Amino acid sequence: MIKPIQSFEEYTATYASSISDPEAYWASQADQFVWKKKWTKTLEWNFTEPSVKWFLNGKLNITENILDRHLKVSPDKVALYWEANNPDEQGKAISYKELYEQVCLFAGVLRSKGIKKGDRVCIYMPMIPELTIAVLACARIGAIHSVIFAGFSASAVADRVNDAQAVAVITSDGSYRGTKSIGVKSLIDEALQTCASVKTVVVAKRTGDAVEMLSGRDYWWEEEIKKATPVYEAEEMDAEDPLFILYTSGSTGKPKGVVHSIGGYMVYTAFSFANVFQYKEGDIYFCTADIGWITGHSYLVYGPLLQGATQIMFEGVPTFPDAGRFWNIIDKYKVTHFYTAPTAIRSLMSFGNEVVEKYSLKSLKVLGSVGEPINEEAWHWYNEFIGKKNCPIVDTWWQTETGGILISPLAGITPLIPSYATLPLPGVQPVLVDANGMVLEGNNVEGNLCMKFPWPSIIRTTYGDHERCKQTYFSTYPNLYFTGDGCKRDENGYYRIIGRVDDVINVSGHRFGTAEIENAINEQADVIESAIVGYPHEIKGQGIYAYVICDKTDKSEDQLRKEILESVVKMIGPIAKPDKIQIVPGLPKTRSGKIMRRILRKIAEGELNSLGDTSTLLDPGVVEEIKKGAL
Ligand code: 7RM
Repeated sequence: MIKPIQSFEEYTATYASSISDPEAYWASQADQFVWKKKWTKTLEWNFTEPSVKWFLNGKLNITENILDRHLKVSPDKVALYWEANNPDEQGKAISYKELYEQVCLFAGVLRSKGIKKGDRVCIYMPMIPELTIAVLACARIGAIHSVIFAGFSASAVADRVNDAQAVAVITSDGSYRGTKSIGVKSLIDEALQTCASVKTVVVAKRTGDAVEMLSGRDYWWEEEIKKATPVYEAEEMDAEDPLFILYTSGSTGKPKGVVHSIGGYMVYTAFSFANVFQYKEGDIYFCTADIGWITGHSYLVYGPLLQGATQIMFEGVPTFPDAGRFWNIIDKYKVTHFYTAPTAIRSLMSFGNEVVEKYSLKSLKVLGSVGEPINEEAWHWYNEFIGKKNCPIVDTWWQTETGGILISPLAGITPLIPSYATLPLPGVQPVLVDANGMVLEGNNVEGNLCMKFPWPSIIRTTYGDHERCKQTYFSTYPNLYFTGDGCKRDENGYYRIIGRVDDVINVSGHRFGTAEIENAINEQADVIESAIVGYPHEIKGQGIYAYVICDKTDKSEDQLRKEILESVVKMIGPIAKPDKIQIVPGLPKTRSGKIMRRILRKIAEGELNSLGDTSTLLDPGVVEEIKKGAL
């Protein structure tokens, strides 16, 4: 188990030694785990190919570190308290021993279907315990899991399943979210019509709604585990074998499959969980993220369970049955650690303080924030009304590609500054560069955030396309990992993340590429061309503003907008729906045909009088037309 840093002095000393001898530092952290065979070399790397390998020739199974290890010392300790969508439904408490048994059993189901080490398994499920079990069962047999967030459309699921060439899909009959029940299996059926690689579908029962079961392909979870032989002997894996693929959006149209490998991801998620949250024996940890995103992978499945924590898994939504649901859960389970997203904080803040005042919240010790910059107003509200000015707020900066938190306060150990992610974790070496790639030395500088040295859970590749990994993250600035974020280092050396500097929009903490949404809009038959920009949105952080050129048609603008929204829902899912759609006669383009997004952003922000230089435009007149119709 990782022992967290205890004081600011220790942080400073540890940071210095982790930089002067990173290999010794990470070897000492990796030594805290169970390995089947110890590694022979700690690190081999270059950022040009790129190729990063940690704990070379080390053999292990990550689930032995989550299950078998804790089973020996605390079999009856609760691993998961599962809270159902409906507060009247009985929840579940699953001990480490029960989790072990369930994972071994379901691993047996996967083996009985011929699934083996290296095979890809896609998981499309609501937030029910079977989701955690499915993820760990894959890891137990060495299959590579690819969890797809259960809000993605059939078409988006099919793209991901095909890219991963998955042999199996694990899903549920349906799901509950707030007042709605949603057909999950039927969506999988639709997606799989174009996925020839999938031979097996396992369906967990949640809603009991009738679903179609394709004979020879589809099996019920509950029936299969009755017949299965448990996998008590965990598969021996190499430290650099892939653990999972998680698709994430970038500045191009097609989401990338970010690949993480077992050894480094294990060490770094446990290490960062222990240090950032300062979780202590007896604490109750509640992360509101969905396992379909990286936060759920690293800080709901792997990090906390590796550290033997007790945590809450919540199926529902923050506003059902009312906007006090999170606070209700905190009081019910005496939650000590609460980790959520700024968008949720802003949204709950908007319901007024009366909702919060009904709850005591006095069990809370540490608050966390993740996914996007947290504005000062939300930070202060979180601090005063949730933390009662008694809980450090850890503003954790990281990415799908980084696998774990890289820049963040350590709760109660290092200083806090509202809206600052503050300081790098040990072993993390941020640098800021200007547009020409010149490294900005010293303090009080602002530039593009890069990392100059690998940490154990850095992205290894993008699945099936290593060149894309190289181009996206390692080519902009030679010998640096480029994050895509702008960042300031203040006069005292503290980091403040400013936001994306590429064509990525962060909506409610979810990433979308502008091209990805444009492609979905362009699928609507009347659309000729479109351009997407982000604009400041009170709750979501960024909203999506779409400028769309359509063919001549008899349809009304409202009808066009409706069909465009339908197209986005069909291609990606409801989470990517534009907030505003403006039908325009043309787009501002340079003579070389590039859309000037800077101008579109200004218009979306309502800053019609500060558009800057438009003289390089092919047709400056089009800007006047767009301004007239601005929403
Ligand atoms: C964990 C996660 C990554 C992008 C990242 C940033 C933004 C995340 C913060 C943040 C400011 C934060 N992974 N971001 N955390 N910006 N402060 N604490 O969100 O891959 O989905 O997104 O999110 O722009 O590059 S992610």
